[in-house]
Amino acid sequence: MLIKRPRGWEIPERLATPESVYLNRRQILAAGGFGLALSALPDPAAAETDPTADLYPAPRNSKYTIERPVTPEATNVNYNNFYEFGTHKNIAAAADALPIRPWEVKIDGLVEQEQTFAIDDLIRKMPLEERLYRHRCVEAWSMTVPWTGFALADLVKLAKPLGDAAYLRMETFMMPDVASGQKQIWYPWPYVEGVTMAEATNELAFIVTGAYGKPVAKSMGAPLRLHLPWKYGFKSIKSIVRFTFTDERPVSFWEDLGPEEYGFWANVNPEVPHPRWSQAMERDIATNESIPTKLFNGYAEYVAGLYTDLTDEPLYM
Ligand SMILES: Nc1nc2c(c(=O)[nH]1)N[C@H]1C(S)=C(S)[C@@H](COP(=O)(O)O)O[C@H]1N2
Ligand SMILES: [Mo]
Repeated sequence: MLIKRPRGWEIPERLATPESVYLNRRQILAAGGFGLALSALPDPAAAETDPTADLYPAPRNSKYTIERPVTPEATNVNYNNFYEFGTHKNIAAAADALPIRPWEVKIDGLVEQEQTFAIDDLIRKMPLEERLYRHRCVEAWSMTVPWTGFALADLVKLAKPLGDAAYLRMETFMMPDVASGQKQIWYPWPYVEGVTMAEATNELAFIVTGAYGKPVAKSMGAPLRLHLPWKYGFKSIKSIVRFTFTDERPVSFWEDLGPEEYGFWANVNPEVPHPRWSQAMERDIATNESIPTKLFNGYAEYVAGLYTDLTDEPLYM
C-alpha cells in the first residue's frame, strides 16, 4: 500500500528507523549481505506438521461461487500485504519465522464471560467448510481464493456478546523480535480492524483457517485471519489473537494512518476513487488481466442492505 506516514514524511529511512535496527542492518550488510539473514530462516521442508492438518480438505459450500479462475497457490502465497514483515509483497520467507503454535485467541470486552482458546481447540470446535471468494485490495489488484474456515457469526455465538456490544474489534499479534516491521514505530501496531455486529454476523464474514485444502500459509495470515469479500482487503486482518466486543467504533490500523484515504467502512465501489487513484478497474495478480471492479466487489445481494440507513457516512473509501 502506498504509505502516508503521519510522522517523518520526508525523513530518509536511515533517520526514521530506530537506531538499533539500522545498526543491525549495517552489520548484516557488512557481514556479506543477505546470505547471513536468509540462512537463519527455517527450512520449510523441516516444518512441523500442523496439528489440524487432518481437518483438510473441508467440504466445499457451493453457494459461494466465482466466475473467475482460482488464483494459483504459488502466486497467492508469494504476493502479500503483511506489513508486520515488510512493506513490499515479498514477505513469505520472513513470515515463515512466525511461531503459530502455541497460539492463543482471547475473546473479551462486552461478553458474558471472557474466554481464551488454544488455537487447535477453537478450530476443532467449529464447522469447517471451503468457500471460493474474490478479494479486492484497495491498491486495485485482486485474486480469487479457495478459503477454508467458519462463519464469523459462529464465533460471535461462541462469544455470547452482551446486548450493548455494537462493534467487534480484532487485533493481530505483537512480536517485534519476529516481525521486524513492528519495530517501525511510526505505525500504530498492533494491526487492528473492526466491524459492526451486523457485519460480523452477515453470512459472508468468514474466519479463515485454511486455503487450497490445507492449513493457511503464514504469509496469508496463519493460523487465523478474517476475510470480508465485499470490503477492501485491508479490512481482512491476519494472524488474529484477540476479539473484543465493544460499544465504541474501533479505529483501525489504516484509518489511524490516513482516515481520509482508508475509512472505517471501506466497501468496494468502482465509482468512488481513492484520493490518489481510480478504483474503476482491478488487476488480476495471476493473469495481469484488467477487470472492471463491481460494487461491493460483486456481493451486493448479500450486503447492500446493511448500509441503507447510513447515507451520510463515507462508506466507500
Ligand atoms: N495483520 C495484518 N493484516 C493484514 C494486512 C497487514 O499488513 N497486516 N494487510 C491487509 C491487506 S492491505 C490485504 S490486501 C490483505 C492481503 O491478504 P493476502 O496477503 O493473503 O493476499 O491482508 C490484509 N490484512
Ligand atoms: Mo490491501
